[in-house]
Amino acid sequence: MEYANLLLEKSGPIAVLTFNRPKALNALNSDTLSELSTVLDELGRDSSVKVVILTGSGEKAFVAGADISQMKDFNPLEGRRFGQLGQATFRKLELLPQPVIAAINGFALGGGCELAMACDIRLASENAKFGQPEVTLGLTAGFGGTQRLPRLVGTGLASEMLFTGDIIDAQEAYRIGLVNRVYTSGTLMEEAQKLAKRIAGRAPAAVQLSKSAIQRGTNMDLDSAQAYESEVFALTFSTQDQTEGCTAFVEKRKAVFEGR
Ligand code: DAK
Repeated sequence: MEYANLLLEKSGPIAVLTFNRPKALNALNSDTLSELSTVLDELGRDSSVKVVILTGSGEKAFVAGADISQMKDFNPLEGRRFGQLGQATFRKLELLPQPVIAAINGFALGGGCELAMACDIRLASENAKFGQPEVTLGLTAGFGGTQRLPRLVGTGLASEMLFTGDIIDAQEAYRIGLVNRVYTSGTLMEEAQKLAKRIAGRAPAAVQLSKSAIQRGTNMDLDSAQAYESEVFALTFSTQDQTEGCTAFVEKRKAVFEGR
């Protein structure tokens, strides 16, 4: 399927989804969010895709936020609808069966930072910039930023970012744990692909169940989360890949996973 604001390229087990409104620094308008929701349904159904990489088109931005030119004239009901569309779509992304790597190649502001935080792993280029500048526009963060940022970096640092709207660079984002790694601009995508390939080479069910345990479990109390982890663990014993993985170890050979 063709999308107006997104590019989807599948190559073997890896899908690269590029936000493609470079003239507006890939800002998220409601059409882009709706397309994202549709493409996530498509990816979730596609068992050939094992890992998804998200990135932004152009040299400057991952995603520079929600589209301010669209938001400026919203009435409260339109604002609520837009916020709910963004929240529901980012939650769908977070719960996509396959792991998602954000390759953050420039500005990740407001909704763009929130988008990156809904991904499982964040890799940044050294020119990437992060922030939740909503308060400078008279807004609050509306796509989960007040919830995901404190969970990732702690309440104190998240409060500072959300109250000041200050922008931080990639090294600071790395220091506070907002991104896993920082690469030069020229190597970011190559490194994201390498990581995606490594993950795609593991037993798919085990990877997807690990993601589910992380995403669902971190929002539960510890006892419920551990109970969920046990069920997820038990489920791996229904897969041929579990038999292959453990047998290969005992036989001192490399496991060959078939995704069954
Ligand atoms: N929206 C729309 N257009 C944008 C944009 C954005 N977020 N960011 C950049 N652009 C556009 C610019 O208007 C410009 O368009 P033209 O003038 O060329 O037509 C083009 O992209 C290039 O931008 P600049 O010329 O400004 O480029 P610079 O390199 O000089 O500056 C910048 C780059 C990223 C520092 C600057 O563009 C900037 O400050 N952009 C805005 C960043 C921002 O504030 N982002 C957060 C947006 S607020 C909620 C739901 C959602 C939200 C909140 C609440 N509820 C329902 C409760 C979400 C809020 C946000 O994400």
